[in-house]
Amino acid sequence: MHAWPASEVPALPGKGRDLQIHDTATQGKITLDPGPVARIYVCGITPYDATHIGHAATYNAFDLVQRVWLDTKRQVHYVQNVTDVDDPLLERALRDGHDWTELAERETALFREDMTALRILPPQQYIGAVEAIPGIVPLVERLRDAGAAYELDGDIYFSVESDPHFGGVSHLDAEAMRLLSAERGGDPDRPGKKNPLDPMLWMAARPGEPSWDGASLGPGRPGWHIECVAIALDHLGMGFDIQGGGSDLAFPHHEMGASHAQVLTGEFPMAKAYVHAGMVALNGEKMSKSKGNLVFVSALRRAGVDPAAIRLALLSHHYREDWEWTDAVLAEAEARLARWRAAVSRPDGIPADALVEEVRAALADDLDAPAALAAVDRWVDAQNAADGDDTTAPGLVSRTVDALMGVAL
Ligand code: 5CA
Ligand code: ZN
Repeated sequence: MHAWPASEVPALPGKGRDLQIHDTATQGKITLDPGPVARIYVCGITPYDATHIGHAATYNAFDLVQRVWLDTKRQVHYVQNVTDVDDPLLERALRDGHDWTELAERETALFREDMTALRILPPQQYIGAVEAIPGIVPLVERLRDAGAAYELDGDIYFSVESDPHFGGVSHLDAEAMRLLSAERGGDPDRPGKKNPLDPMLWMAARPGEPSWDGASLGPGRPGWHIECVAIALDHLGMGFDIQGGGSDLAFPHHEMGASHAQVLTGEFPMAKAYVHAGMVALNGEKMSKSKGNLVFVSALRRAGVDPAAIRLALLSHHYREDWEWTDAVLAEAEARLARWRAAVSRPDGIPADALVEEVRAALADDLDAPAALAAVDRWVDAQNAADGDDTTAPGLVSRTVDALMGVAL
């Protein structure tokens, strides 16, 4: 699948700092030392509805990761998936009388447009679950043949007990896992499972639903977690730097994915850091397609909102925070964008070399975007208060804000 065009990332003087990031698995901040090519996998959308502000906030967070790494003069190998066949997608297509493949294509195309408008850098590989199926089948066969998976009425389940590290990503107790599993695509109450938490690896074909050749598994379609694992292992291999997504993916998705990968390869861990963005809410509840309390990026764009203001609104909250989208958040971002643009449109200004280092330090410290915005605000205030004569300063500020935060002034 093709991704979307990359906006240019200006090179900054000097060199950025190594990223320290909060890792859900070790429950603390760690300094990543990725080597010359940093490797990151971020879970992509399930394309049955348009990109909302919650999605955009999560992809903004991982875009900052990419920008911090690029500033350290590393290359970044970024892989993202599209969950282009799944129960909610099929249900929505059926409800609306649409073809599910067309629905997925249309919403994925809109997602690409939104990401481009927000200047979120694309992954190098953008892979649909459907195109990954030929690589998924042998992985499920291997798990079954190794005794880590079992059959139940034609469906194949992964046995969570086959991974001694199971539970080590999300650190939840059994009851919390059971509840979240039921809420997020699992079937803990299905009779006959060895452990209620065991997730499906391969679902035997159901009447009226799409299915694919599963070789010795029989016709069917893959489970959710193995899709991301197959794509990540195929393109990044084990021990990659960051597995990313929203905090709603820590359990079961990233927990199960890590277990699949660890049992398949015998290596540990799948990722050096599991990084989770907070949930954006609207009217007091998590913004979600299933609840329908959504603010779409495309609707804001159609209403004439500058994508740079949307981006600044996302950046005004720390990525780990759960926060609420309101009109005031957007209005504040629009005002900030206007102030910043006015300040850099002057032919000269006060020196900005210290600002570059402040923004670098803020973002390298667990992606502290609010601190980075505050640093730019201080430069803008000083610029407005003084008669600086540094003719390179406004351009350097523009390039810094663009290179490190994707905001075009
Ligand atoms: N396709 C799967 C991942 S393999 C999926 O979760 N798709 S999604 O469309 O539901 O979400 C896409 C990304 O946005 C995920 O990383 C998810 O954690 C994140 N996300 C979803 N809702 C919100 C929200 N309200 N706030 C912040 N991030 C969110
Ligand atoms: Zn995923």
